[in-house]
Amino acid sequence: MKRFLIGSFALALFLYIVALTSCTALSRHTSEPYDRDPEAAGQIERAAADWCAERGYPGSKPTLPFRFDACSWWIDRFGDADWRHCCQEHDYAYWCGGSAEDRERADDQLASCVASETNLVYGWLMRSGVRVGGHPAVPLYFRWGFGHEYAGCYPEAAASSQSAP
Ligand SMILES: [Ca+2]
Repeated sequence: MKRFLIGSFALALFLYIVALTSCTALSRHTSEPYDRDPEAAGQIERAAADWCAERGYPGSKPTLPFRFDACSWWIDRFGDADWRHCCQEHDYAYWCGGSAEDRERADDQLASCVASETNLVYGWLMRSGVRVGGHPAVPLYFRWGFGHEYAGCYPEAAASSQSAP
């Protein structure tokens, strides 16, 4: 009975957090120093915009501002290992959006980057997490294409459903 109550509470808390963050964008940076330094915040926002522009806006030009939370719902350093910069590059790609292939490439690069800072298993673990939690259908603020209003799918799927009779 006690285990059931604890499990129910954990599930309710998880659903509450999901409901709270679903389909919304972060209103501000939640990672230091961007959360308290407007100049640094402007720099990382410009870096994200440049990253996306250099790739020709694969998911069209983002309409929502870039907000950085480091490795979403995950730790970004442990001991001497620090893989926050991997999540920063990955966040640029996720904010920008694009095709399923673009996302797979971004997730592969995240795994490779994290593995270079930690080990192959940890890189694989993070890749597995973002493959599930970052799908564009997942209504969370860090989903694929979070620089765009929630569509629930990749841009090519949205375009083909709009052109269907
Ligand atoms: Ca993030």
